[in-house]
Amino acid sequence: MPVLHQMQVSGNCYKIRLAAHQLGVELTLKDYGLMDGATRKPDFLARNPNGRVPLLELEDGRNLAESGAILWYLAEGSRLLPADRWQRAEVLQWMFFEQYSHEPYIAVARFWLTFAPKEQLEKKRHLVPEWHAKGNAALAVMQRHLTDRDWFAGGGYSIADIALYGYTHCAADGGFDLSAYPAVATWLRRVASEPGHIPLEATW
Ligand SMILES: N[C@@H](CCC(=O)N[C@@H](CS)C(=O)NCC(=O)O)C(=O)O
Repeated sequence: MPVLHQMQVSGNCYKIRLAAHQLGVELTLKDYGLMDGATRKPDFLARNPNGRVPLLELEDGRNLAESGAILWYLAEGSRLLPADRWQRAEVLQWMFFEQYSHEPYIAVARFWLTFAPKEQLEKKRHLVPEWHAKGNAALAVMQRHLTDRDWFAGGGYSIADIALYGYTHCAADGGFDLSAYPAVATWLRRVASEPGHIPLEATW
């Protein structure tokens, strides 16, 4: 069975658990501490030189890092990834948006404001307004897109929705107020109603 090297509270790792659960893919979970630097030790760096989870270890020993790449690998040939060329490109459009314009602000604000030790947060406090401004800009883009659509990519619920759900559904942990984005809030409920949905807290 593939092993997901992960941190339970990480939205990036939750994306993988959620997609795997909805696809009926069984995974063994191997947990790492959020603050103990275990992913920066030589044995982990041999699997992922970037020293981060999620990391999917296949039964044949190959290792795949980056949540988007793992989602793509798991979803290939399934209902979570369209076959149509244009729709696949739309899926990638929103997955790249998530990694460049959304996660670096919304996930980072959540990490520092909710999980990091308070004395370390104080060293980052001056960055909070920028995280909030750029995170809110990403939420406004999502709001505009969802005003007349149910899903991010054409064709229906896909890994683009899972990628964006990972940190949007818990954005309040980073000090974001989703009541300003009603179409995003409706989409969050729509995603949570999909068959096989599991919450971030679920181990499986
Ligand atoms: N772009 C990566 C980001 C991965 C990432 O930032 N992982 C964090 C947990 S969410 C991590 O491993 N942090 C530990 C560290 O950086 O040492 C992805 O989408 O998978």
